Amino acid sequence: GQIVHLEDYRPTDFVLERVDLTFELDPRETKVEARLIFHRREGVSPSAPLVLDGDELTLTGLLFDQEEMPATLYDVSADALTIRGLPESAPFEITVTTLLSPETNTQLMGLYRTSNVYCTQCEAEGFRRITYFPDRPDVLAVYTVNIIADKATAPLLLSNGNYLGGADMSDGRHFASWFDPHPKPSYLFALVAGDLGVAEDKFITASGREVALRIYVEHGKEPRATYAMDALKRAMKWDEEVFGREYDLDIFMIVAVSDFNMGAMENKGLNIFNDKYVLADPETATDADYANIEAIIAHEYFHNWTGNRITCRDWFQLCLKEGLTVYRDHEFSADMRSRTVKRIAEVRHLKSEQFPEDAGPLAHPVRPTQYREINNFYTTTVYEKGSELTRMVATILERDLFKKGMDLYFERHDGQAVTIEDFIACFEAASGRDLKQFSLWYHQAGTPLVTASGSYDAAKQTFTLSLEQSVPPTPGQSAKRPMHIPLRMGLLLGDGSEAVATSVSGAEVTNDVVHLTERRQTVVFSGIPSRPVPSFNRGFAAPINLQVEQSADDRALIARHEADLFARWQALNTMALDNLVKATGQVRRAEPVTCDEALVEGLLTAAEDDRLEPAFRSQVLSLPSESDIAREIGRDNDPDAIQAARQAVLSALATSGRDTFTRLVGEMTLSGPFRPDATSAGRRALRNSALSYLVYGDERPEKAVNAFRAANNMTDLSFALTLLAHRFPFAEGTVEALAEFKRRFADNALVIDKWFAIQATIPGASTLDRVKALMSDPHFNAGNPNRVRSLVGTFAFSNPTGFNRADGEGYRFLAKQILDIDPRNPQLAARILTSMRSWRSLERMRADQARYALEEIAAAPNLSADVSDIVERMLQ
Ligand code: B3K
Ligand code: ZN
Repeated sequence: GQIVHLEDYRPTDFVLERVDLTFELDPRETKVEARLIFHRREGVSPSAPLVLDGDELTLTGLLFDQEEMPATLYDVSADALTIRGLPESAPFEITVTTLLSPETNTQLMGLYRTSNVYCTQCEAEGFRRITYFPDRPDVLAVYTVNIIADKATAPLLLSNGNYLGGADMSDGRHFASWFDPHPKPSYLFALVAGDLGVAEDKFITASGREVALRIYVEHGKEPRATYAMDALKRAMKWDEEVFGREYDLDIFMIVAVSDFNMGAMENKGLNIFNDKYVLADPETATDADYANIEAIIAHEYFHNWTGNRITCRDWFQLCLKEGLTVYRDHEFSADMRSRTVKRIAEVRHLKSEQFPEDAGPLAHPVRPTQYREINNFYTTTVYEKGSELTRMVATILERDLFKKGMDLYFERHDGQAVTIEDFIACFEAASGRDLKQFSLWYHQAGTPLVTASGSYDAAKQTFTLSLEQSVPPTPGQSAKRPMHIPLRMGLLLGDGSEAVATSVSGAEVTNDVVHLTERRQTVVFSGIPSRPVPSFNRGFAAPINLQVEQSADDRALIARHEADLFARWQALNTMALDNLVKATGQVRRAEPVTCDEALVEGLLTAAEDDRLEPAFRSQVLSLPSESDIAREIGRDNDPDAIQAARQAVLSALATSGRDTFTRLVGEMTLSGPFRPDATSAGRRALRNSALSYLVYGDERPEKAVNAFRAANNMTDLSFALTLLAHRFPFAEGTVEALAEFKRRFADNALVIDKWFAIQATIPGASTLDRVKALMSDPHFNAGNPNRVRSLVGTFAFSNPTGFNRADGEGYRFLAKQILDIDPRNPQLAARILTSMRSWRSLERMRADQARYALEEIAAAPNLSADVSDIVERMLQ
C-alpha cells in the first residue's frame, strides 16, 4: 500500500450524477451491473481520463451510452478502470459489469455471505470490491438498486432508502427495487438478501410522519430484538429533543449478522449490525451487553445526521463523523442512565484504551495527515479522543453556544462532504470565539501532561496556582505547541465547602473552567479564607494526564465533599492507583506489600454511603486494572509483579472490609423478575463487587460456587463464573461450572464467546495452553470474527500475565495467529495485532521477546497492507 497524504486532496475530475445498480445474486457468480451518469467538472482538461477504483474485481462488460466501449479507449486491472475520450461537458453514461463470488469473500468487505445471507460492508473502501467506482466519500449521488435472487433462499431483498416495488420472475427468482433520494457516498451503500425473521414497530416523528421500524434477525430470535427496538425508539426521540434531528425516510431497518468485522455500520436507512449488539435477553445478556446495545443502536442511528446527511470530505476527516457521533451517543447514554457513572465508565475506557495508543508507537493525531491503510485508523484516538474534543468544544462554549454551533453546522453543511475546519468554523461563527489554538487538539498527537502546584498565602488570602503543560513527542511529531486546555476545577475548604474567589487573575476563567493556554501560567485566586484543596479536572473535562502532589488527606476531602461526583471517584481511584504503583515496587523489591489506611477508609466509606447510587459505589470498589497500573508506571513493566501487588492490595481490602462486603451482598440482592434498567444494573454491580472481595478474601471456592448456582441472569452467572475461574482456576467447582455453562449455552454462540473470554483471561502463564486447547473446541471457528476476538483477542488484550509470559511464548502464539488470520481477514488480523502496542514499556527481557515476534511477522511473505502497516509502525 502507498501512503496517502491529506495535502494531496483534490476534487474528482468527473461529477457523478446518478447510480443505478442491478445485482443478480448467486453465491459464486453474482453479476453486478452499474450504470453511472457522469459529467466532466467545469475547468477540467478535456483530455483527462475517468479513473475508477476497483479491488480484486473482474470486469465482464463496459458500455458507453449503452454502446460497447472500444478496447482502445480503456485500460482495466483488478484495482483500476481508466476510460479515455469522454465528452467535454455533456453528461454520459458508463455501464460497468462485474462478476463477484460472495461466498469466498472472507475479508468481509464488499459483498459477502454470512449464514446464507448476502450482506455488504463498504466503509471505508469496500464498494470498490463490488464495482469500479469513484469510491471516496466526497462523491455523493442518488442510488437506485435492483436486486434479483432466488426466492426460496432469499425471500428478503433489502437496500437503502424506500422500497419501490418488486415481483416474482418466471425462473424461481424474484426482484425488488429500492430508491434512496438522499445523495450519499458509496461507503453508505448496503444490500442484504436472505431468509430472516423480523421484529416490527413504528415511530412517529416530531412533525408527525410515520416511520416503519424493522429489525431483521435469524428466525426464532425475534423476541431477543425487543430491547434493541426500544433503544432505537428512545434514540430517535432523544435526537429530536436534544439535537433537533428528525429521521428522513419512511423506513429504518437494522439487520443483525453473525460474521462482522466490527460493531455495526450506519448504511443509510439499512444499518447492519454484529448480532452481538442487537440480541439480548436476561438469560443470555449481561448488563454490560444491554448498555452496549443501547449505545451502539443509538450511535449508528445518530450517524444519519452526523455522517450520512453531512459526511466526510476525505478519510482524514473520519473524526468529523466518528468523534462527534461518539459524543452524541455518550450524551444519550448519560441521559438514559446515570450521568456520573457513565462518565466514569467513559474515562476508564479512554484511559485504558486511548491513552496507551497515544503513548505508544501507533500514536496519531485525531485528524491524521497520512495513512497507508485507512482501516487501521478506526482507532480509539479517532473515536474516543475525537469525542472528547467535541466535549471540550461544548465545555468552552457552554451549552447554549454549543447548541447554536451544532444547529449552524446542520444548516450550513446538510448534503455536503466537509472537513474538521468546516466543523470548527461553525462554533467560531456561533460564539465569536477564536478556536484556532483549540484546533491543535486535532493535529497534535499525544496526551498532554499538566503539572499543577499551589501555594496559599494566609496573610493575603490568596491561592496561587502554577500550571505547566507539555505534549509528549509522538511518531513524526517531535515538537509540540501549547494547547488550549479547559481545566474544570474547584477549591475546597477544610469543611468541604467550595471557596468562591472574589477575583481571579492570570488566566481566563469562566465558571469553574480555567483556560490554560500557555506553556506556563500562574493563576491567582483572591479572597480565599483558608488553605484550599484544589480538585482538578472535574468531569474529566480535558483528556490529559495530571501531575499534582496531593496528600491522602486532601484526596479524602475531595472524595467526601466534592460537588462533582466524578471528581470524588477520581480522587479515590487516584489514591488506589498510587497505592498499587507503590505496592508493585514493593513486590519487585521483595518487600511486604502495604495497603494505606486512607485508601481502606476512603473506599469503605464510599461503599457504605447509601446516599450514593449503587453503580457509583461499585465503580469506587473496582480497583485500577493491571494495565492501568502498567500505564501509570510507564516503563520497565513486569506484569507478574503488578498482578501480585494488585492481589495483595485486594486481599488487604477484603480483610478490612469483610463486614461491609457481607452486608452489601445482602442489601443489594434483588428480588422479582430481571430488569435491565440502570438502577437494577447498579445494584447487581455493587453486589458483585462486594462478592468479589469476599471471594478474594477466602481460601475456598464455596462462595463463588454458591453464587454461580444461585444466579438467575447472565450478569450474575458470568460474574460468578469469572470469579471462580480467575480465583480458583483448577478447583473442581470451577471445572464443573465451566462444563455446565458450556452445556447450557451450547447453542448460543454469543454466550459461548463469554465462556471463551472468561477462560482466556485467567491470570498466569498456564493460560496459554488453555487457549491453545480451546482453539480446537468444536465451538471455536477461526473464520468468525466474534469467536477469534473472544478467544485470541481477549487473551492478547486483556490477560497481561498470560500473554506477557516471561518466555515470550504468548507473543509467538500471537504472531502465529496473526499470520494465519491475515490471508483470510486482514482487518481482523491488524486489529488484534494492536494488542502489542505497549510492548516498549515492558521490562527488557519481555520487550526483546515481543520485538522478535513482531520482527517475525514483519518478515513474513505476502503480508496484507493492514498488517504490514501496523507491524512496521510498531517496530519503528
Ligand atoms: N462507521 C463504522 C465503522 C466502519 C469501519 C470500517 N473499517 C461503524 C461506526 O463507527 O459507527
Ligand atoms: Zn460511528
